[in-house]
Amino acid sequence: MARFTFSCIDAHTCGNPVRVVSGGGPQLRGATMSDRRQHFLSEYDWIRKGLMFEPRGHDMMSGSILYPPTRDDCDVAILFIETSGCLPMCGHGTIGTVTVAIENGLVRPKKPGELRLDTPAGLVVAQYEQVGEYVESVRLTNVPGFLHSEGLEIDCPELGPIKVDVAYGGNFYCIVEPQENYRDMADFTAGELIAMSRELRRRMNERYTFEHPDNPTIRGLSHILWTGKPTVDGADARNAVFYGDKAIDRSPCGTGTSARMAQLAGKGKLTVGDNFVHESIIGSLFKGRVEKAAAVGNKPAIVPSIEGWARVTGYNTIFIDDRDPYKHGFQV
Ligand code: PYC
Repeated sequence: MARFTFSCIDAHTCGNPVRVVSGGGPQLRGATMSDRRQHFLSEYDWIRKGLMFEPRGHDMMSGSILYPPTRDDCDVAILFIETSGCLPMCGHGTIGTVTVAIENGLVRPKKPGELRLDTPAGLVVAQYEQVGEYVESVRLTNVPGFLHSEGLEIDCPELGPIKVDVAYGGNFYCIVEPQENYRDMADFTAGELIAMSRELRRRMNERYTFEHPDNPTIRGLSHILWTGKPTVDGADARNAVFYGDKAIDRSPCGTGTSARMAQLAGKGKLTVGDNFVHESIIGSLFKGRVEKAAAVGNKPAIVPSIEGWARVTGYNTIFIDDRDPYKHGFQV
């Protein structure tokens, strides 16, 4: 019999879960975090499934494993694990991971108040505000985001023909804005958004191709971002991000907010220095900002930053036991 033990620290970022694996993660090979992500996916994906899916996790579960960095300019490397797979980048996951790592002394930053993160999508810099032993908030400066394509036509279940934009913010997002056949995310339940999203994503990936110009391992549309009018003071817009097979992000979604800012900047609706406050399906907020202009391949891009907060919910020692028929989780 083999029983694998994982030391985890559980937290949530603005409502969405983050399970940080602080012990028990596998050793990974590869010159970059992108290579190491591929190694994890090929040999150790059972760990992700066991820790993220029921009965140890749930539909929204998301987390990370910390590693020594592969680049000299970083303090630590992060592998993101989630019900949807191993994302190249995860914004709520980063805010939660930084909070957990600092509050629990898992990482010693070279510069107080800043952690430089080696992620599969590239360098992400997190600035955190600490009061005593607690991290109050984290602002992450993300990888460059860009508007990939505008006005793509697709037949959406329940809605009929719609036009969508696709933008990159660390993952590729299909962004659904108000138009003849769609008004606002408020017109749908979370269950209805999930059912439409799953099929919309399948149809989009069948019809169109999405690939990062600098990293061919980042390909395919993984997330659907439904837009809406804000309902909370101070918010500029509301959103519901679909990921995995059955999840709607409870946070305002860091890579989704980055993609949305890249989309708006690409259409001349946001510019360098502009703020963009994004509201989640439960009313929590991320404060986004367009930090600077950039380029990705031959596309104009922006460097977005996102500020949010996370709170630790507990310590969790999790076993994956060979004898357990559900050792690698299940989905219903
Ligand atoms: O915050 O980037 C994010 C994220 C991706 C999927 C769920 N949350």
